[in-house]
Amino acid sequence: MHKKILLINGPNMNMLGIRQPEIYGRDSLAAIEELTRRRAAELGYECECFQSNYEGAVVEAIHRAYGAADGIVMNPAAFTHYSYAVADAVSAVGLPVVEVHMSDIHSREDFRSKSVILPYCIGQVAGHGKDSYRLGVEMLAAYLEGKENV
Ligand code: CA2
Repeated sequence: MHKKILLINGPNMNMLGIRQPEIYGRDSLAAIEELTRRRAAELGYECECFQSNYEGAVVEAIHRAYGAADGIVMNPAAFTHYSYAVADAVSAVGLPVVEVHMSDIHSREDFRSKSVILPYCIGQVAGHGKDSYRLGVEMLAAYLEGKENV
């Protein structure tokens, strides 16, 4: 199989660059997807990008990755904090997943610091703006390369 990762963005991430630039910056989702694709390519991975505002669509994207991708970088957005369905999907497929957030979810409202998905992920990157995605891809690639060399 060609080396492949999936980038998933959850609800409202299609609004990036349009509203709240003081929190999420001025880059559009398309620009962030392009940066992520480029870094993934440098590391030898094709990167498919997906965004949805619907919980079931995110669950199904995770299911589709099973057998088709080596791992997932995901900003589950608000689903992070309450979606046991997304958490169960990550657990079910057993793929390595890195959870990424543009903002520092640990220094904002209390409800944001809790991730119900993180227990099923290999790691979390938060608070680095668009760089969180680059760091997430690097974390995933390092994990996958480590597995190859065992
Ligand atoms: O910091 C992150 O990346 C978040 O995952 C963003 C989520 C938020 O619910 C998480 O707590 C942290 C979604 C926020 C997206 O909302 C936007 C609003 C306006 C413009 C762009 C995005």
